[in-house]
Order: sequence, then structure tokens, then C-alpha cells
Amino acid sequence: MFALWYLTFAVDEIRKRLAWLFSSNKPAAQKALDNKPATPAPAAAPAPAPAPTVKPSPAAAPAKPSSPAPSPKPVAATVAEPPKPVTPPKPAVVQPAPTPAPAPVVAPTVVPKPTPAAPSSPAAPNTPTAPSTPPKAADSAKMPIPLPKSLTEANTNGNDNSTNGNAALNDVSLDKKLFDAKLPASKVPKVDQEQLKDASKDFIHGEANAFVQSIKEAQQAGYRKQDTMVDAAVLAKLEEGYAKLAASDSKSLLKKYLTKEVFDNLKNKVTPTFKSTLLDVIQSGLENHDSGVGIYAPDAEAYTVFADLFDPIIEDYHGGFKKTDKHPASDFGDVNSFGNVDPTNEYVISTRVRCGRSMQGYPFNPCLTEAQYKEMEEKVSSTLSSLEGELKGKFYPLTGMEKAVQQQLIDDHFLFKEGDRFLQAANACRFWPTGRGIYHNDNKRFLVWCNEEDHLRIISMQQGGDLGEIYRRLVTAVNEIEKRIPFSHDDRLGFLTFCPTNLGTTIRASVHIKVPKLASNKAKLEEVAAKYNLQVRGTRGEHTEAEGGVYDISNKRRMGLTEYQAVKEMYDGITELIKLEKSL
Ligand code: ADP
Ligand code: CIR
Repeated sequence: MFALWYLTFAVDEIRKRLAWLFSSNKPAAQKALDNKPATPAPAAAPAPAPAPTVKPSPAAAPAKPSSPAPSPKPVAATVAEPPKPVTPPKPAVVQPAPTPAPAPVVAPTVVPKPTPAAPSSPAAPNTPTAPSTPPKAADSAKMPIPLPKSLTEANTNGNDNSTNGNAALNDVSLDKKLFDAKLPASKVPKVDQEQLKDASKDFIHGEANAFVQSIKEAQQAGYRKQDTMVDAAVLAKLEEGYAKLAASDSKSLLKKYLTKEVFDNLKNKVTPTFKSTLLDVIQSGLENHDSGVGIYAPDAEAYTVFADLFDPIIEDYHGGFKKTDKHPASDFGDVNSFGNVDPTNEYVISTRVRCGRSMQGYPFNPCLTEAQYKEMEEKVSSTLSSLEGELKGKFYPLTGMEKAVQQQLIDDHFLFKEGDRFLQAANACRFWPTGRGIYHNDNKRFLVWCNEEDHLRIISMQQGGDLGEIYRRLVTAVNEIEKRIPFSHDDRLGFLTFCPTNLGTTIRASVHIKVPKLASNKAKLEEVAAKYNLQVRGTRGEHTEAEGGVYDISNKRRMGLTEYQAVKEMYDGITELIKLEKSL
């Protein structure tokens, strides 16, 4: 009985001392926040202790676009990431450049480019791989605030949970002194002091360890909570956007697969490194109900965190690429096997094959800082300047390009258009035109777009239907560029891109074609094209109309097949369409 009373008293003392110890560590832990603005978390968001979520203050936000209702997202305390608003800017054609960004400390992204012999992990398509200098963002994001020294070095030293290093816990004599002071010596009952010492020591150690453990768990729960905490304003936008989409007649894949259950499951999630939310993923489709797809991956981790939405959309778009499927290894096949897709030169006006690439060490558009845009443009232009022979050309930055020159390049189908509302709504046009540009050779048959939708779009095109020549040029160019720039690749998803429709091979092989009889009924043309896994676009590309009866018809699938097969799908399909047109 007495022993029990003694032990209760002793444990109480230990608790008080531990509490003191932890409180005395608070300032040290807070120091970890010093590289972040100290603005507190939004009132509506529960503040997890002891690792509070912080909002970047406007003055410190490096990559903040203008926005009608900016709503910066919560940022992990020690991850020096580029703060990214969840609400996209709604610029006119050209967006004003916001406040210059400080150089990012962390430029995480993705996985090394695969070789068949050394594939990257399928479980981590987006494990951020920090470049050589910056700290490892993913690690610090998982554990944004270090545990107090008392927990990491003393109480949790090794696996044995011993209390070595914490004098207060071992000092049974001190507890005895305290106890003895309360009872006159004569009243101290006779007990086996050694036995009591052992029993109390065990009990105290057990209690102390449980206490330490509970604090550690609470802290870690705080970190986990931080990874799933979404700003109240973002949640409100999500709910409102979802309700409008659900009530709309949108034909987008977003509407088809964003069921209430999926929405509720994902609305509180954020990606570990960049803290991208579901709103970042779906805002393009919420704003543009006429989207075909409606989602983008703000960062590579989004493909995993929001897989419940990405996977069915990927499966639908790419014709059955299931969440359990793995994209095949890159294979351009026999580059001499394609001939002319329109040997009599009656139907095909021009042919183009492009692929997309993301540079290792950089996130996708919505997470890039202005400094990163500039750095990437410099890397791309200097790297491409070493290309030789037919690939030799020049880089033309969009910044400073004469409007008339830019428009001519767009009209001639060489350059990307400006002001794409789907990309703008996805927050992909920040700092425009900074970091954007085009490289091309003299005859404009080989071109590279820099930092439009993807970091790089590598393009081979020319008049007529000589797919063989165009494909050979593209493959040579891709191989040459891959020798010089490392690209992001995932073992399951293939080459990583901003839009899920471009994953895998990233290949779009297209013809500009006139098939007037078939096209007299647009619905029929689309139906026949779909039979051959082809997609019909307008003359100026996606989301445009046909001009003068010229359609852009290309392979639709890019995942679950090789590069060679993707191009062959276009070749075979167009061959059939031409046969059909001839027969009408
Ligand atoms: P992407 O193919 O890069 O996804 P778009 O559909 O926006 O993007 O097309 C980009 C540009 O490429 C547009 O100007 C479009 O007209 C042009 N284009 C596509 N296919 C061909 C082709 N076969 N011949 C000429 N221009 C083409
Ligand atoms: C859309 O959803 O329509 C746009 N975000 C573009 C989608 C990608 N393009 C496509 O369908 N191949």
C-alpha cells in the first residue's frame, strides 16, 4: 500500500520534471521555423502542436501570382518551398510578372530517368530527388520540426527506450529525499530498500517511457495532420466548385470520375513536398466545364496522393491503362520502318511528331519559381546550342520577341499559342513570358518548346506525309537531348508530365489532313477516328476548330504502349481513314 503511494508520488514528480523539460525545449524547436514567415495559421485551420502550419506572408512569398482571391496554402515549417497560391491568376493574354522570387532552397522533383536495367521504384513515382545543393525536401517535409533534444538524444536513444542521459529519471535518491521530507523518519515503514528501488525504477521507467512515447506520438500526429490539413478557404472553394460541376452538363473526365465519395476522400489531402491540394489538381476543370479532361498534376507527387482521381481518368483516356499496369520501357523501335502515310500526296498537308519531357530537379509549372523558369530556360538554350547537323539551330526567348514574329510562328503552327485558359486556370502560366521560348533549326523541321505546358516539347514536323523522315529526326533529337539533360521518369507512369494525358510515351503523332467526305459529318469523323484510337483536333490544335476543312488527327493513347506503337497507331489509323475517304 505504502509502496504504491510512494510510487504514485514519485511518478507525479517525474511528470512535473518532464513537463518542465519539454517546455524548456519549446524555444529550440521553434527555431526550426525561423526560415519561414511567422504569420500564424488561418484561424479556421486547427493548429497542430507543436509543429504549427504557417502561412507565407505576402512580403516573403517568392512565387506568388496575381489572383483575384489569393489563398496561399499552408506550408511545412522547414520546407523552403516556393509558396503557391491555390487560386490561379486570371490574366489577360500576358500576365504581369509578380515580385521576383528568392532563389529556392529546395527544388525537389521526381525520379531518375530510367534505363531498362535500373528502373525507379513503382511505389514512389514522385519521390522528390533534390538537386545536389539543396537539402532533401521530402525528408524535411515528413518531419518538419526536429524532436526536442531531450527526446531524440536522451530518452529515445537507440531502440531500448532507456532513460539514459536524463538524470532526473534515474535519480531515485532525489525522489526518496523528497518523500522522506514529508514523513518523520520514525514513521517511515521498514521495506526492502533494494527491492523498492528496483520496483520503482522499473515503474518509473515504464511510466516515463509511456509519457515520452505519448508526446512523440502527439508530435508525429501533428506532422501527419499537417500533411492532410487544407485551408478553410480552399475547402470552401472546393465545395462550391464541386457543387457547380455536379450540377453542370460537363462531359469532362473530371466530372465523370469525381464522385462524391472520391471528392470527400481527397478534399483534405495535400502533397508532401509542395502541399498541393485537390483544388490545384481540379481547378482547371472546375473553371472550364468544357474541358475534355479537366485535371493536371501540380507536382509529381499529386499522381500518388490523388490517385483515386488520376487513376480512373488515366485508364479512361489511355484506353485501359489500369492502376495495376506498368508502362513499358521506352522503345522507339525500328526508325526506318515507317513510310509515307499519304504516298499520293492527296490528303495529308503536314505531319508532326512531338514528345514532352520534364527536367529532373524541377517541379511542374504551378510550383516553379520565377528564378527556376530563368534557370531552366538558360539550361535549355545553352544545351541545345551544342546540337549539330540537321538539329543545329537557335533559341528564341519569348521575352522580347516581337509580337508580329510571335504571331507568325503561331500561325505557321510552329509555336504554342498564348493565353490558353485551361493552362491559366491550372496556374501554369505564372511569370509569363519569363522562361518560355522556342528553339528551331533553319528550316523549322526540328523545334523545341521551352516551359509552355511541359518543361520541354520536342517536335519534328514538315510538309507532306513522310512520317519515316519525321520520326527518324525526332528519335535522333530525343536521344541527343537525353544525353545532355536528365529527364523525370517513373517506372509505372513512364515519362512524367503536367497533364495526365501526356504521361507514358508522351508521343503525339499527328497529320493535318483534309478528308472532306468523311468530315461532312463531324460526329461520324470522330466516331471513325475513335475506332482507330485516334483523336480529332482543329487546325490550330487542341480546343480549336477546323479551318478550310483541315483537321489535326493524332494517336490518342500515350500510355501502356511503346513510342513505336504509339506512332504506328497513327500511321495505321490514318491509312484506314484515307482508304475510307477514297471509298466514299
Ligand atoms: P500539342 O501537340 O503540342 O499537344 P496542340 O494541339 O496545341 O499541342 O498543337 C500545337 C501546334 O501544333 C498547333 O499550332 C497545331 O496546329 C500544330 N500541329 C499539330 N499537328 C500538326 C501537323 N500535323 N502539322 C502542322 N501543324 C501541326
Ligand atoms: C482539357 O481538359 O480539355 C484540357 N485540360 C486539355 C486536356 C489535355 N488534352 C487532351 O485531351 N489530349
